[in-house]
Amino acid sequence: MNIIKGSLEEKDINIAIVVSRFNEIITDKLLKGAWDFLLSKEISEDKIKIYQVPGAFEIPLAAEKLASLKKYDAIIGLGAVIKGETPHFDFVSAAAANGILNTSLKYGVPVIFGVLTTNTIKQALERSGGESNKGVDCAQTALEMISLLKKID
Ligand code: INI
Repeated sequence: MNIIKGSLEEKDINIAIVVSRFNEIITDKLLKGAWDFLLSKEISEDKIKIYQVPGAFEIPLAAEKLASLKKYDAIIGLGAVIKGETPHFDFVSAAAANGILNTSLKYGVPVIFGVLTTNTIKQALERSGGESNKGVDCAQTALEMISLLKKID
C-alpha cells in the first residue's frame, strides 16, 4: 500500500495570508503563529504577503482576487468569529467557510480555512496560543497541500 503524502519541505513558494482585523487580539496571534511557522520552514519573508481585511466575511473576496492572480501556491485565511447574541455569527462563519472552499475549488489552489468559530473569547484564546494555535496548523496545512497537489497525477 503506497500512501502519497504532502511534505513540509517546499521552500521556493509564494504564500498569501489574508487576516481579518475583527477580534484583532486573536487574529494577531493566529498571524504570528502562521508567520513563525513558515519562517521556521525556511520560507523567506519576501515570499509571504500579508493582506488585512475588515472581518472574516471579507476573507473570500480577497482570497478570490489573490487566487485569480495565479501567483500564490497557497492562500491562508485567518479570522475569529465569536458567537454573540444574534445569528450574525452563523452568517459570517458560513460565508467565510463557503467562500474559502469555493475559491479553493474554483482555482485549484489551496485556500486554507483558518477562521476560528467559537462560543467564547476564552475558547478563541485557547486556540490561538503558544501550545495550540490555528495559525500554525493552517501554515502547516498550506505546505502539506502545496506538496501533495504536485504529487497527484
Ligand atoms: N467579523 C469577524 O471576523 N468576526 C466576528 O465575530 C464578527 N461578528 O461577530 O460580527 C465579524 N463581523 C464583521 C463581518 O465579518 C464583516 O466585516 C461585516 O459584516 C461587514 O461586511
